[in-house]
Amino acid sequence: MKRLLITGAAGALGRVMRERLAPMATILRLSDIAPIGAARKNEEIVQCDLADAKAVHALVEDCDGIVHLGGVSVERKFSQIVAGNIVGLYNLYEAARAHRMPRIVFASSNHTIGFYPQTERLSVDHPYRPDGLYGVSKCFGESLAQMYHEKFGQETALVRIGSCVAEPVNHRMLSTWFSYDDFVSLIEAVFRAPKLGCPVIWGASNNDAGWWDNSAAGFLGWKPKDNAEIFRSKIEAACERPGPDDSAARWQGGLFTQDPIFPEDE
Ligand code: NAI
Ligand code: 15L
Repeated sequence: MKRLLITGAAGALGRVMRERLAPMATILRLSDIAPIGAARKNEEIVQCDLADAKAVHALVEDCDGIVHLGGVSVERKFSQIVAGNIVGLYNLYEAARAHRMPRIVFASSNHTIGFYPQTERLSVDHPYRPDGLYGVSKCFGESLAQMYHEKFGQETALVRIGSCVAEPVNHRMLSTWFSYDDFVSLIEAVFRAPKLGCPVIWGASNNDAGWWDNSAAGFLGWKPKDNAEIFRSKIEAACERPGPDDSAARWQGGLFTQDPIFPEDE
């Protein structure tokens, strides 16, 4: 494609995708509220707040695809979550609607279903069980995208990412790990698909200990290749296995289930 927008480009995944998605487009437009650094060849940098509707409209103009990683990525005060993940998402979808509805990859999260026990295997049809305000904001994002699909035909891949990090570092991540390679190949498959719709896709590698059934995403022809199992002995040597009543071992959302509601005045 000609121009691919990556939001959240200054963040952990944004920095990885800046490198890894460059071959997918003639121009990468990189955006974040935080500084991103200087533009390299074939890049455009736009620093803006997703909560600024006018700026987001200008950001989306002339883009042929969007990988939306921007926003609050952990439990925070409600007002911060509202700005980045609620107002920001509405602004993004309104801007997309005004500018030819480029296909969107939305970085949703396993925290939409974090209060399911780790003993349960989930399909994409299981109801939400968010584990905090952050998880609730991702449920909002998925619902917003589904409404824009039904009403206007906007296509979005709702990627419920598990733990997208270089390698799994604790027992829970043996189930939730999503390798960078597998995320990149999923994004490629999403933009290659003749028809996408608005599917929920589990953003997880082919982990032996996985909890999520991705058969509904089979139409994409995408097969994750990595498996967290190869890190098991390293993790077992490095960390103590949490006890069965510990949230890290009990709930799919792990320790996020224990986060408080952060007060606005702190
Ligand atoms: P991150 O926190 O490192 O990056 C998010 C970026 O969004 C930051 O650079 C931040 O400055 C930017 N941002 C925050 N509020 C903003 C606003 N109002 N306007 C513009 N930019 C704003 O998070 P990470 O790990 O890179 O995750 C990227 C996305 O993937 C996030 O949406 C996160 O919720 C989602 N995700 C990530 C997972 C992971 O394992 N890394 C797991 C599940 C979901
Ligand atoms: C998320 O949604 C977070 O953005 C990320 O920082 C990780 O903590 C991940 O989930 C996880 O559950 O491991």
